[in-house]
Amino acid sequence: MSATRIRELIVTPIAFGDPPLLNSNGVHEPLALRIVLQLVLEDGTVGLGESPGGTARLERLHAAAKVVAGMDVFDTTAVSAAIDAALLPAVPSSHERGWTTSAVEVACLDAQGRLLGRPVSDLLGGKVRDAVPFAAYLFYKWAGHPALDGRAAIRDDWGEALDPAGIVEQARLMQERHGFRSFKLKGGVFPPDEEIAAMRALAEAFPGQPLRLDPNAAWTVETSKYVARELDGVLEYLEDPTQGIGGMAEVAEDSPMPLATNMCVIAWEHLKPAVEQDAIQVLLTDHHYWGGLRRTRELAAVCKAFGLALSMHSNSHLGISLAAMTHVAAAIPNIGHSCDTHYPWNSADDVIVPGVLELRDGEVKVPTGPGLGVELDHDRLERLHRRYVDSGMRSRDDTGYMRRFQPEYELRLPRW
Ligand code: GKR
Ligand code: MG
Repeated sequence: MSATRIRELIVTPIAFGDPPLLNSNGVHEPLALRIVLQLVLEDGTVGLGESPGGTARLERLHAAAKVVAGMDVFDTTAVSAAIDAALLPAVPSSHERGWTTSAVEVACLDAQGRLLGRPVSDLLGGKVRDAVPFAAYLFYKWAGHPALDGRAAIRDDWGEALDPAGIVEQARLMQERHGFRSFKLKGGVFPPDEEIAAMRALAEAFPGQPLRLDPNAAWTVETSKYVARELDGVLEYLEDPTQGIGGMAEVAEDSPMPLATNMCVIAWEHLKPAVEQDAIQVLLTDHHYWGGLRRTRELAAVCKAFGLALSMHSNSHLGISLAAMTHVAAAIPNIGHSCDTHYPWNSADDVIVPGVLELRDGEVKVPTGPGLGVELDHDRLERLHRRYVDSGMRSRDDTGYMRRFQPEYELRLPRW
């Protein structure tokens, strides 16, 4: 028996609290779904991973669990290839398969680090910074989740933000609580002029601090060009104003600021056309779907070769993901912008033992313990799993949830 052989992959779906954050698809539900992985080696070492939730991703991780048992934890290339093969042909999209291989690769790297007594950043070539800067991720939001079907209203301590003053107040709270020095607003919620006004209000309240706006493709090419002109000198970059590589390329033609994406370049095969058409100038990496932490480093090298700047995308997540994001960002020399994170919105429900990951002064110190450097809180995991089971929620549905309160609400992209 080899100590480094994978004995089993334990896959645990969980649900945790999420505030009513608005976006171009609707509004976040009271619960968000994630999946926690525990990769157990023959010698009892356990590596952790975290993936977005939902039935499809859960089924794929269960399929991965079957093929990785018996493989060597240091053989991450073979592990990813085996998972890929197991998902084909049912999952033809390399982007979709990437979510599964990534989560398992992170768990392998965590286990490797624990075996070697070295942090994951060392396994990625060593850190080039001791702390990783993150941006405050601002959202238009309701004061709380309204009462629904006998469920009481759920308030939070962020308050309502539905206009420029509300967004500036939220940014101040974010800065007060976490010391952020750059700000991103999730747009695509209100007519573009209102969002332009919010960005101008932020620029006035936080002079000289980097700002960005991301409407998740809610605008036409024409509207995107108009917003870009209006916000010349205000934004460091404009994220996904419109849909598709072709649309982004048209906007980029006369945009005064760089365009960024986590929507139209999300798989290796998208890089060539995006570069050929000069559609984007900043790529938002996300190890959760680019195939893992090592693949993200490779992606960074490709971006460098083609003169693309790098930043990092986030979805609602917990501490295992934040640790992985921090290690990989620490090991990539050419991450030139603060990374996105939803963590302040969800950290109260984290599954890891508190103390290692803190968002302070707008950054997270790179954990120095073995592996990812974080420990699982097993009681918490059990409670959040119970919540998942009891909730009956099995996929994210921002549009459906919005319709519970505004039945006439329609998902329309582009909307303006
Ligand atoms: O949490 O509503 C949200 C975001 O819109 C998220 O779903 C996006 O994936 O944060 C993301 C983004 O930058 O597009
Ligand atoms: Mg985005």
